[in-house]
Amino acid sequence: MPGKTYCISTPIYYPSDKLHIGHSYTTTIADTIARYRRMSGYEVLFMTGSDEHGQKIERKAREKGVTPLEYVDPIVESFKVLWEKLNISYDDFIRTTEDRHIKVVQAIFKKIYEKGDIYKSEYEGWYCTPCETFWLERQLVDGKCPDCGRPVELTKEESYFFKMSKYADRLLEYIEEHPEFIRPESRKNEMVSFIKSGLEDLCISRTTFDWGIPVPIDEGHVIYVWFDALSNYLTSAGYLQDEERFAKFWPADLHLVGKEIMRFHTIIWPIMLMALDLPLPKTVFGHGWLILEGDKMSKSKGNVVDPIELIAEFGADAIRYFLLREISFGTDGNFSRAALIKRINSDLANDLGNLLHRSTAMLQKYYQLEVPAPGPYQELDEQLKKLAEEVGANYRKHMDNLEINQGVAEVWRLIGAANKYIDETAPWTLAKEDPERLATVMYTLFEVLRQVALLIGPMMPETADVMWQRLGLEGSVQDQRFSELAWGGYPAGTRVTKGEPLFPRIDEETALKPQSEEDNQVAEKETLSDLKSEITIDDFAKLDLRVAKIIKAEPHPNADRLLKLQVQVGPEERQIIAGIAEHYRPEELVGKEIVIVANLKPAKLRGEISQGMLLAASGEGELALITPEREIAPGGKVK
Ligand code: ME8
Repeated sequence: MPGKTYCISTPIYYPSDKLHIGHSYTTTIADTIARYRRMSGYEVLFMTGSDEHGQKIERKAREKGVTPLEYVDPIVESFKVLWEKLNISYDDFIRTTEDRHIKVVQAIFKKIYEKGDIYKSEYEGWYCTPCETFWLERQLVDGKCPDCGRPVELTKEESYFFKMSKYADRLLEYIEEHPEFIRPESRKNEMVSFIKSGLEDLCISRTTFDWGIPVPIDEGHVIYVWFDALSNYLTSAGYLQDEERFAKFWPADLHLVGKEIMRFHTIIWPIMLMALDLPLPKTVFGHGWLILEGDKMSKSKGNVVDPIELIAEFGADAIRYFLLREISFGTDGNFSRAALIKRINSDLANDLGNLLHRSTAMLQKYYQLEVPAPGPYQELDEQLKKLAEEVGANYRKHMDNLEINQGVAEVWRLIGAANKYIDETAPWTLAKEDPERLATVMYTLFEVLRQVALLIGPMMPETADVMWQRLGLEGSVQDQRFSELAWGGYPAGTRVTKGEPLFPRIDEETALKPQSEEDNQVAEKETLSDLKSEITIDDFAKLDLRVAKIIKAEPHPNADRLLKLQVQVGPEERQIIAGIAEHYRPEELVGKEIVIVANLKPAKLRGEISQGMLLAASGEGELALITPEREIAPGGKVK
């Protein structure tokens, strides 16, 4: 019996610019699904690549004074670097400029032409170059592209046309009969009404520029970039070149795309396949957009977040986790650093990191890091075991059904329950009172950790492997199968290794400071221009800073800007003259704890002795006294 196979694709992205976090979103989800299928025993073909032809790229190259290929080569390289950093496990990266693809596209054109579904005529209409899309006058919104709102250009040229209209009814029927074909449901309705509003034949060749695959039967025409791009899925699956691979992997199981290109994937693409007498992909899933400050993140709007910088700052797995968990799969979702840091601190550092850390620390203390064999299970152990089984089943159901963020949430339900289990079983008490029960509790915890490592394998492959190795288990999580989730798979007697926290907590204040280069430069200038000359720690040690409590405050008899304070410093009472009258009224000071330089040589200020100096912070006309964050007995040292 042939093994189970799964064929999944991302869009092939335009190398008109570097990729941003929106592209990483699609590709991370596709990678998670691909890894999940591999761990479920499928042979997977995971395809991604670059869409290199078309007017947009040609213009960009011309602006830069290079050939289109010279323009795209380094950008395509940067795609691959990004995917490596993000641990994307694609099986095929297809460039539409490769020979294998050019051959397939020309063969497809010829086949459909010979069938009579392509004819030559004249095109007159509008073209949106950023979207590489043809529009009819009536489809424009305020004279602009209905998809992206940008200006369109009037185009009039001889073109080849694809008889899409001929297939409209067949496509509607297919969509009706295959509820899994267009997902989510809401997008299906949108596509159906689009088809019902009337399908025009599609212009599939251009003559006013060169950067494309030549029409095989008519030099001087290049094939329309979307006709070329959509065919990538067939090339990558081996169509006309590798029969065995094609038979194994076609039809694709899932084309994962952003919602804005659903029309191409659920109307043009299936009609191309129908014209070729090829089976249609099982599912096209149109996910929502990553939104930044209320607007779709996109290269042309310039509001993009660079994934390479984020990975360098937080690590690939943290970014992957955030993308998978935070955004409800299918709908739009906000991207923000604050939300990312919150997820890292609460879900990764606190919940997951702590579970491993606490469990390992206890295992070291009570069992020198060797996992004991369990004794008889009691109610709490049975409950956790039952929950793990339930989570495993729900997780698989959600992942099979493309409910990705719900699948991830299930794993965190188990992590949360395991942390609670530690609190409820209190192993530190069992260590003193019931060593046999302690063994069961520790085994149960480590079995849960093993299961968690398996379950996060598709989402956070690096972290899963670190956990796997620390748990003393062999190989890589990617080589495991979910069938190993069966409870009790952790071999008692295994030695665990202690390590650094999986995800160190991120200091929100520092991490949320403005990041732009301009801000950094300003900050740098200010600091540098004000900085006094360097001192050593010995210089600092000469200062004796102490906590003092203000017991009396009154205006200075001879100076409006000064206040006369009586302060308690340990057993002593001292008088301090401070220049704070413009910022504090005497009555609001009494009872406050402050910090003073206690070994400053006494001095007379406008006739009044001052035995020390208080510390205050100032900036932008404001002044604030430095006070201990918690009450400290007066006289306490400040270091
Ligand atoms: O459309 N949020 O390429 P492209 C979520 N070459 N996903 C986003 C996103 C955002 N803000 N921005 C981009 C093309 N994406 C064609 C595809 S396929 C045969 C040809 C993702 O570089 C999302 O998957 O404009 C979207 O569909 C894709 O990038 C568009 O990439």
